[in-house]
Amino acid sequence: MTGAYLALGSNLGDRLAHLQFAVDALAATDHVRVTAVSRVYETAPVGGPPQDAYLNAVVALETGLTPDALLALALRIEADAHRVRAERWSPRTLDVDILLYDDLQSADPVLTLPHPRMWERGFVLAPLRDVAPELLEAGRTWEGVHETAVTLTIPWRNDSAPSP
Ligand code: A4P
Ligand code: MG
Repeated sequence: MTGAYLALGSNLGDRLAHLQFAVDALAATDHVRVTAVSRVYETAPVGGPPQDAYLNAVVALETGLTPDALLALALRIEADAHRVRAERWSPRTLDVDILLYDDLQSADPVLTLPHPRMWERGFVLAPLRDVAPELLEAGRTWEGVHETAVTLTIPWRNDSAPSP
């Protein structure tokens, strides 16, 4: 099993429901164990056309999937949340990005690791610090990034249940 961190973002429709949908879909996938979810942050949009505020969160997981299979899963979850790809950085129901996959480095544009823009983005770093504080300085703050009171839940999954 390999440790990985995924960033979730939504700024269209029921934003919290979209983030929870992603957590549920990840947790329901074989060879994926969701180990932690961050708090949920409301964040000012960065880049792209004028658009509404996002909810962002980060998920930590352990996985037996290869990086390519994890990317395919992320794209499938986005599609299942009715993500429509318009211009770059445009509003979306759900964005699921792979931030880190163990310490793998890849310059492949299909899957760039670590995520190339993660270290400059408060909407990624604030939630990442919740689940992996060792990766970030304590006490750092970012403009346009606000903690919310809403939370995501990790669904309970009984892997050891006998099959019917
Ligand atoms: N791709 C390459 N590397 C990765 C990776 N590590 N994880 C490829 C996921 N995908 C990766 O992605 C385009 C292609 O990137 C994928 O098909 C995959 O093969 P996309 O999701 O269609 O495009 P995008 O998300 O619009 O573009 P991009 O460049 O990934 O956007 P960013 O940099 O993720 O930014 N502001 C706030 N407040 N909150 C946000 O969540 N998100 C964005 C998107 C902009 N502004 C935001 C937020
Ligand atoms: Mg993306």
